[in-house]
This record gives sequence, structure tokens and C-alpha cells, in this order.
Amino acid sequence: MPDLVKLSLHDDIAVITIDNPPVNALGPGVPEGIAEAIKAAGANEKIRAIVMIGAGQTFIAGADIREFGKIVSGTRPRLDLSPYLRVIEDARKPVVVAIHGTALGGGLETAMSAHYRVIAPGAQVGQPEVKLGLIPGAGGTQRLPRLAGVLKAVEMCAVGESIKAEEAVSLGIADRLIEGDLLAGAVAFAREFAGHSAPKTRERNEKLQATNPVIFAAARDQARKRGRGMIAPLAAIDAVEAATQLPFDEGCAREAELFNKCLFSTQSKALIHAFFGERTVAKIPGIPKTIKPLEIRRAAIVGAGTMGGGIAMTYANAGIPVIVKETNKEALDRGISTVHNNYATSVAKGRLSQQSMDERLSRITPQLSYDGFDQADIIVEAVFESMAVKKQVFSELDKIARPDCILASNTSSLDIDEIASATSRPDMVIGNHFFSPANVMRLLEVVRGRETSSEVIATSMALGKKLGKIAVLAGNCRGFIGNRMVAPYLREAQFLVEEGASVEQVNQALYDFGMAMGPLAMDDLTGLDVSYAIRREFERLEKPGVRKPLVPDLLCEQRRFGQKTGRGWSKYDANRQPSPDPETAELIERSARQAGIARRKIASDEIVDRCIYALVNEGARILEEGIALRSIDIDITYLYGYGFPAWRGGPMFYADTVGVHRVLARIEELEKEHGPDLWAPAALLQNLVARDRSFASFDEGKEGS
Ligand code: T1G
Repeated sequence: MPDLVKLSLHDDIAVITIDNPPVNALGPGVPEGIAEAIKAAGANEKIRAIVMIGAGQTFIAGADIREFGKIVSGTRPRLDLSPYLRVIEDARKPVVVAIHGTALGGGLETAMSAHYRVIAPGAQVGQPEVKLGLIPGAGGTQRLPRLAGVLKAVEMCAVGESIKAEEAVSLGIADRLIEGDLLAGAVAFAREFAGHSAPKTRERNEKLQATNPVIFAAARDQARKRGRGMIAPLAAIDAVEAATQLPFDEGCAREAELFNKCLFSTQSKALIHAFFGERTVAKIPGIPKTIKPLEIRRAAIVGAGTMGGGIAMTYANAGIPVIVKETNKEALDRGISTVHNNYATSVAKGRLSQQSMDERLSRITPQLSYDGFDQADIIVEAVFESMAVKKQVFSELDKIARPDCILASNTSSLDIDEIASATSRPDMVIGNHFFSPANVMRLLEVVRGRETSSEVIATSMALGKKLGKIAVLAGNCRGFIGNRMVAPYLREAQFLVEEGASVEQVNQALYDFGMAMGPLAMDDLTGLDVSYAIRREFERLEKPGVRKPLVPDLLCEQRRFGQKTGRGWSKYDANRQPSPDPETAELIERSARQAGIARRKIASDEIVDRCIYALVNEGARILEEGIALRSIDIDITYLYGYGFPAWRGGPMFYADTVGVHRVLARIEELEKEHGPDLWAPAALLQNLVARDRSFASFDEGKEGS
């Protein structure tokens, strides 16, 4: 067992160093090591005070999240850090914690159990447990309000965002900002307070006095809006409230009760799945670690439309100069003014300084020619979703761009290999599918073609991280991972309104399930004309005689494209607020009648089953074909690109929580009702059920999982 906690002496000051790479998590052996070191320093008469610091990049980034699964499965005893924190708090000599990098979750709780905290500029502290479906479980909801006040403690525990060092000092969480050598500064600080009686955070009750209960009611309202469906934020508020109503130890007991309720919840499993998923998707089996990503210093974009403009902002925001080319001045001006307005809105909302806006705009060069494209390290094509147009553009770029320049297409569905065939360098061609609005949505679907080189794939994945995106690698097929699955999801939603459900009922059912918005509302947002164009591109591949939704094409023929034209499945006012559209309802009813479709009352359960299981079934096929590397890649795609609720873990994780055998049974029922062309179960799903396995166990068999 490596020495996870080291004790060294700096004359009369003991220094305890936590060394558990990569983030000094409080894994097995760390709390025990800290307690032992405190006791050893306490027993050494020469020692007058103690400093605790983290080795490497950060102080303690929390409890070891990998342990939670073992606790829930019963292979590890329940987590109880409070005895170790008591050893720190009750130490006979002052304990000073020195924070650099991060002090998160159990890391901040450890720091707050010490008598003093000093912090380096740029460090961050926080209680992010709610993002894992948990609450602080080691006294954080009891000690934080005693240091930072109740209002701030509620916000930090219920929202989970970290705060910067300067704010931590102004709030009283930290006692001093240490510029320069943190350890030297901490040792000097400890020497200053050596021999003084050390304040115990648990006894500092002054900031709990006269707490206005309205704080908690307001926080609960906000939590219900922001964390719709989540239990942890409400539990965190309950725990902080307990700090204002109960003595410290009883408050900690209440916290532990709420913590364990969250820990053993499916929501926490789902959010921990998502936490590790975000990191797993970056690991691409078969790409040797020796492959170094190419450097991307300059970029260029073809197309200044909604996507082109958003992609330009993404590059500029990441500090990469970018050229944006359009075919005519009117389109270019329209595109750049949208970019300008987006930045101005952020400045107006105080999310961006005017100076940053100016800097970012200065990195964007709008133009009507390919000048400078021969200097770019990557060129992203973001033109109209037509194969002919894209091939034309790629053949032009092939003649202009440097041989080592990556040619990326922002296509959301079209064949990357066919696009690459318009060039002499298919190994340098890749899909970089951004999601609208590209400067906001965090997902980047990286699509490998048959000949895309490992270097180009590695570069795109690394570039995704640099652009602040979650990059997921997908194979080349119609719609890749995300849009291929969304097609049957939308199909079912459109069938359900033909069969009798209202547009509002379908949207509400999936919204209540936790989706950011209903499927038809999403269709109206992305634009019915976009999916119309894609349907036309793939019409030739459609199997004749298979039932197809009747209404979307009719709406398009009446130029009802959704939000962008104020009418689609729903009507939209000037603020894009939806309302039922009686004309659409009438059109649906008439089309169904003409097609002889019986209309009936439909329960919300059926709506959810058909839409979500359509996702799962197609997801299983995508895994069979290797279009997605692991089921976690599908889940992360849906969490960050399609508004699937993180507390349900993603479509494949959700299927595992329901039980793949139950999912298969329901799909077989739907197959009987609607036929195999629409609902034949995926072979992988049948295979997992036959072998009593799950999508999670499917991933375990995969490298990099
Ligand atoms: N436990 C286990 N592994 C962790 C970990 C943790 N707390 N934090 C990070 N890792 C792994 C991560 O999976 C990755 O592994 C590697 O470290 C580098 O992470 C009792 C109940 C600290 C800001 O929620 O937010 O304390 O992929 O890629 O971008 O009340 O990691 O290399 O194999 O993210 O520099 C609360 C979680 C826990 C913080 C660094 N703490 N971590 O970001 O690196 S619950 C958190 C982070 C708790 C107590 C409760 C970030 C980071 P691999 P990385 P990074």
C-alpha cells in the first residue's frame, strides 16, 4: 500500500501531505492515514501546529466516487468520515489546511473540520455532491453554514457550483489568500497561531442565529425548477435547514440519514454513471496513447448560418482564431450579426465582459473568399444539408487546404465516406457534428469514416475537450448515434398523435419523464424543414410499404417549419412560447381519418414506453454494429445532445434500471401490435436477456470501459 498520507516536520510545524493521485480522493487508507498523522503530530512535544496539504494538482477532490457502488452493493461498509474529521477538529494543536486546485465534497468537509484554512489564488472550493445525486455526507451541511452563513451554504449544497478562492476568503470559509509558495505561507500562518486556542467550526454557531425560514422555501422552489425531478437538491436543503434547528451532532445524524437515502437511490447511480461516462467516452480503444494529437492553432469554417456562426464562436471562445466564409455578403452579414448579438446578450446578462466579447470577435474573420484557408489546421464545413453541396465544397477544399489540414463536416446525418470520396485525402476527413446552438450545447459527435486516420480521430477528440465539449466517437451510418436513434423516437411521437394523443399530451408525457422538452417541441425547435430535407436525402433507402408518419411532410408543404415560422406542431408567439394549434390538430385528425387510422384515448405510459423504448431498441442495434463503442457513449450523447435527464442516466442505463427483460417484453408486445418493420427487437437486446446480462455488463466486456 503506497504511503497515501505522509508526515514531515518543518521545525516546530508538522506537515501532513495527502498523496493519492490523481485527485487525492478520500479513498480507503486516506482518512485513516490523516487521523494517524494528526495523532502522531499531537503526541510530538516539539510540534506546535499542523499543516495539511495535497500533493500534485489539488487538495482533496472528495470522497472516492468509485467506492459508492461497492457500498450500495454491500461489498463495502457505509461511508462514515465523521470520526476522522473529529480527530482533526479535536486535535490539541491548531490544524491549518492549505488549499490549491480544488477542495470539493469530502475535501472541503475535511478542510472545514480543521481550525484554519489558507488558500491559493485560482483554487476552487465547493460541495458538488448534488451533481452525483448525493448531498454532503461528512458534516458539510452542518459546518458550511457555520462558516459561510446559511444562505450561501444552501446555495452551495443545493446547486453544487464551486466558488473561487477570493470569494471563499470573503465568505469566511478560508482565512487567508496565500500568493506564491503555498506551503511556506501555510507554515508561516500556522506558526502565527501556534499556542492559541483553536476555534472548532462545529462550535461556531453565530451565523446560524435568526435564520429566516423563507430562505429554505425559496431554495426549494428554485431547486424544483432547476433540478426538475431530482431528489438530492431538496435533501441538501433539508440538511442545511437541520443545522439551524438542531445541535451539531443531531444535525449530522439528520444529514447522514438524508445522505444514505440519496446514496441508495437510482438517481445517484445514474448521475455517478454520467460522471464516469463523461471521462470514459474520451478513451478510444485501438488508438495507441503514442498517437499525439495534431496542434490546432488556426481554424476556418465554410458557412455562416446558425451552425457556422455558433461553431465560429466556439473556436473564438477557446482562443483559436477562425475564418468564416460565406457565398454572399447578405448571408455573411446576417451570420456575423447573429454572432455579435449572441455575445452582446451574454454581456447584457453579465455572463461576459465587454473586453472578452471584443477579444472573441477579433478572433473571427468573416469573408467571401477562401483566402487564408491554406493556413488553417482544420476546416469545418457547415453548409446546407445536401450531399451534392457538401461534395462540391469538399472538392474545392481539397485543392486549397494544406495536406496536413483536417477537413471536418458538421453534417448531422450524411455519409462521411461519400463526402470524403470528393477529396484525395479521405484519411484527413472526419465528421464534427455540433449541436444547435453550437456555442452552447456541450456535445460534439466525432464521426470516423472508413479511412479516417487515428491521428485525425485523436486530434478531434482532444480538440473537443479544448473547445469545452464532451466529444463522443461515432461510426459512420445514417444519423450516426444521436440522430439515428432520434428518428424512431420522433416517429413514435408522430404516430401517437395520429392515433389519438394530442401534441400537448405527447410533449407533456416526455417532459414529465424528465426530457428537457417533448419530442414534437424538439422537432419544432430544430425545424421541420431540416428533418424534411434529411428525409428527402434518404427516401431512396426507405423500405416500401412500411408505415410512415403522415403529418410532418404536410406541415412542411404548408411552410409550417416550427418555431422559425411561428407554426409547426404548435403555435409560437413572439417570445417563442408554444400554444395548441387547432389547425394542426385538425390536419392530424383529417390525415388519420383518410388513412383509416383508428383514434383512441392513449395513456401517458404508452407514450413514454413507445418513445423511450424506440430509443433503446435502436441504441442496441447501434451497439451491435459498433457504431457506438459502448452503451455509455450512447448515454452521454443523449445527456449532452438531446436533453435526456441525467438523473435517469441515459437511454441504455435507464433500460438497465427498468430491467432489459421487461424492456424486451414490452418491445415484443409493440412488435405484435405494430409489426416487425417498426418494432423487431434488436438481436443484442434478445441476447442480453437470454444471458441475463445488461447494457452495463456489455460495456464491461469493452476495452477502455
Ligand atoms: N473519486 C474518484 N475518482 C475521481 C474523483 C473522485 N472524487 N474525482 C476525479 N476522479 C478521477 C476521474 O474519474 C479521472 O479518472 C481522474 O480522476 C481525473 O479526473 C463525503 C459524498 C477534481 C475538478 O464530485 O469534479 O465527497 O478518467 O478527468 O478535469 O460528502 O475530477 O483518469 O481514470 O475529471 O482535472 C465529491 C469530482 C465526491 C469532484 C478534476 N467530489 N471530480 O477535474 O480531471 S462525493 C466531486 C471533479 C463526496 C462527501 C461526498 C474533477 C476535478 P480517469 P478529471 P479534471
